[in-house]
Amino acid sequence: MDFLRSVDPETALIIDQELNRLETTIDLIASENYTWPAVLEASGSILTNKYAEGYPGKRYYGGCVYIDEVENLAKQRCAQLFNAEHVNVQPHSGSQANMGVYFAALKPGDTILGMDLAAGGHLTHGYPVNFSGTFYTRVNYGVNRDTECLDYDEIQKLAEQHKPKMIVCGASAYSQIIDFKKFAEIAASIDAFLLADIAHIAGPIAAKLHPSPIEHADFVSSTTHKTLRGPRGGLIMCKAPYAQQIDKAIMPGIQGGPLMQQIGAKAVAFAYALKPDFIEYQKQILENANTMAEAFIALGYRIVSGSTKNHLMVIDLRSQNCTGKEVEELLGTIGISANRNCIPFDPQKPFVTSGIRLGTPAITTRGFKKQETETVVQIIHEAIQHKNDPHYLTKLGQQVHDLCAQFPIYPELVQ
Ligand code: DSN
Repeated sequence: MDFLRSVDPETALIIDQELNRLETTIDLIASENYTWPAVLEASGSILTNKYAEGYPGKRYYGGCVYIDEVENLAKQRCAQLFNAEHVNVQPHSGSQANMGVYFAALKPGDTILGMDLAAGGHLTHGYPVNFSGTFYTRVNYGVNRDTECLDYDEIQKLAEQHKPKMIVCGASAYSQIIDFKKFAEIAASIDAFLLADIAHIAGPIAAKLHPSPIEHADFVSSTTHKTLRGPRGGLIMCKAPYAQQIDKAIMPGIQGGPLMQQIGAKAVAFAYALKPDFIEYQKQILENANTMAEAFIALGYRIVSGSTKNHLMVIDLRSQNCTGKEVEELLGTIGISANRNCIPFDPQKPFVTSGIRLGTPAITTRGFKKQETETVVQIIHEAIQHKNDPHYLTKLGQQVHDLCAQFPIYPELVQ
């Protein structure tokens, strides 16, 4: 940051302020994390300078010898991590990864059967105003009203009724195990492709703490920055026969020059994820999530679907007479980041919601374990109980600040 501070103090100050925000607040946004300093270094490296349209050994620009090496390294490490037959590490994001898969396998107008955003799915799984719901005919599945879990019989019925060309499984706000084998059987029964979007659960899958879709799905997409703790970005894995189709769909299909600094950073993150420590880290994420859910249940809260088996949960706030929007804003005032989230069959509008989604990847990265996780739940509960008492909220804000001070994230970056 020394160059930046002297050349552009204005931008440097904003980055310093953001670093200070990270250090002094608790991040419970389930899709966020703090990546390793070595990943930051690769992401901010001279790899950003290079145009490298194409793929290793087949580029449309000269001077790609080291670029080829770094992309191959990222691909090899990712393939080893997930046991994948083919990997494309060029998608700029999870949305681009999904767009690439659709572009490779579908024609405009084809039908996608994906999880409803309101039930825990994602914009790119067929939301009406997203490209996925605009270029393709969308049919959504949700969760069972009683169990709030995926209802595979219902998904089978929808598949038979609508004959989608592709079934999309994976979620952004679902706390139970996803049965990829079952999804593959449903897809096979109607001769549809299966895309597993593992953006949220890539970390537990890599650590073998959640079943993998690799042997079951035709295509697997992911981001690299959530539980996987890498740089911001996406990737696609597929069976070997689809390799060319996928590569062509990403470039020249939907993207131009790859972000080589991000690909370099992905290589670094995959190297971390291949170390035994990473398994311990993922176990701790899941343990913290379970601790959090049990602590909320003990305080009388309802967790959507009753429990968590992964890194996140959605809390139904109706018992507290609060909406998701209110609690998101309330937590913001005491230094806790979280996001409002629909509960299944939510009576509130999506901008308001009855739920809040909480995740443990970021707090686990900064070193929180059982005791700190229980303290966080107690702070959230007290904030809700004392939402109209500014003095009490100030006291809780101080408690958040003090807890964060004990668990620095980037001591090497703080001036
Ligand atoms: N926006 C991400 C999330 O918060 O889950 C998904 O892309």
